[in-house]
Amino acid sequence: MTSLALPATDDLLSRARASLTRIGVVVPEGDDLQARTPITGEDLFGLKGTTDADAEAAVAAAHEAFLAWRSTPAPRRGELVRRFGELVREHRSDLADLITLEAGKIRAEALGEVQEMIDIADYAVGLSRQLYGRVIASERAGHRMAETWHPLGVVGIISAFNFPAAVWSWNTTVALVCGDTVVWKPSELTTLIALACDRLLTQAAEEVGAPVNIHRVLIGGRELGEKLVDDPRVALVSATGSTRMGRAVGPRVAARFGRVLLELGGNNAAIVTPSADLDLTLPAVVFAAAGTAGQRCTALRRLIVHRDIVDELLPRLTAAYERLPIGDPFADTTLVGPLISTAPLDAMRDALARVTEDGGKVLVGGGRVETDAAGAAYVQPAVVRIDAQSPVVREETFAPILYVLTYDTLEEAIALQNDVPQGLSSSIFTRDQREAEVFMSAVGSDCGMVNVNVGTSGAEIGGAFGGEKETGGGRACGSDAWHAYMRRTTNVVNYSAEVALAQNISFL
Ligand code: UN1
Repeated sequence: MTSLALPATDDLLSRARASLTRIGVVVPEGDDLQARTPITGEDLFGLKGTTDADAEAAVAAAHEAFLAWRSTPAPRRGELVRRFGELVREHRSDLADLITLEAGKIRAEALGEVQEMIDIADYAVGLSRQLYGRVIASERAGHRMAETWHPLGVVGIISAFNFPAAVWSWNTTVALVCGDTVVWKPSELTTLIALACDRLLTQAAEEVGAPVNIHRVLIGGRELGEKLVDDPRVALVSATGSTRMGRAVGPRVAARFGRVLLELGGNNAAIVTPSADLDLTLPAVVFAAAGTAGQRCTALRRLIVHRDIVDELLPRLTAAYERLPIGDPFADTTLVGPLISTAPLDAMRDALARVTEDGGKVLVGGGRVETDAAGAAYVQPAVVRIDAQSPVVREETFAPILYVLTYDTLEEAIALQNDVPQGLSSSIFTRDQREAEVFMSAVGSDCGMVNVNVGTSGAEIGGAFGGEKETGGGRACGSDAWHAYMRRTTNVVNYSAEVALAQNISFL
């Protein structure tokens, strides 16, 4: 087998520098950490990290900026986000390049991630004129009761490598129109894209006359995230990543009565029923399971197939997997780019070894694709037939493994779908409306996102994004998720000339 042709790291470095220059990023070069590309698994250049003192100053500056920003009218705050959205549109291609370079996403998905940034910016601009509360009927005559929503404070964002720009945008654009300011601790693996996002937002702030400290970015390791977790000036910590990370962050923020918004692991399943339209189901399943090389929190990890159709579905699924073009994510024909590093490759190997020990069978894929770059990790996405009771099925392995399980009754399929610790996204493929409705009902999927004839990944920003159980319970993006970024006051006004106590109490 010939080894996969990859671009030269020097060419990738030139490409990174060109994009950064066009965006206007002055890279803080140094030797605290390395910017790296998973395309060849090699370092691009050394970066200077944020020191403890700088992190402290960043939180102080963001807090100071909050004190002014909170009284800027919300529609004017929206003007900042509108300008930011325009800049993202202008630099769409360079942002996508940086996402491909640092996260290894194929070009189409990198452009999709930038589109998600634009969509949430548009949403947040509209939201800036809609931060409304309710008026509630008072039990007392001559009284009015209402809710008002106010800015919360500094929002600390901790984000992961796999959506290095979009997840930050969900939080930041909404937080800014809500009157909050932001300090961001991106993944160490995607610092260049973070510097680019920060630059565009700072440029927008300069242009519209907003305080530039409405946004600060911290470059470096976990200790900087811990700073946000422990600092009482950080009113909300919005953290995306593993359940393990969330388990550490949640209680620490709660101990100081701070707020958290957690978007943690998923172990998403799709049920394929006998009435499913397989021509629709197959591409949806392959994108959800093998797309982004399985590195989405919404990636499809379990396919729960009715026993009557499994023999028809599996050969079609494995044939589609065999044809998946794997390789350089900049190449137009590639559908599966690299894993972020060799660590998920090892995790995938371990999981597949456990599959075999448990009597499961790898039907297709699972092997490393040979390249000349030792540090790069390209794999063939795997489809595995396994018993639903195998413990490995209940764990999230952040790599492209799709476990195929079978079922006989819908109740059994729903029980299997729910029988994992995580609860992010779920799907059913069916043309039977009863089945679809049951799946979406209170006795159906226990996930935050429940889809019919749509894969588990690729959610639109207009809905609330997030999930239950070990996924952490947080909701970001659209719908009423903005409430998490504001504090609510209940206001009661007595416009009568009488004192009236609630609950009919007489006193004096
Ligand atoms: C993530 O993987 O952390 O629904 C976010 C999706 C994307 C976002 C994924 N819109 O797949």
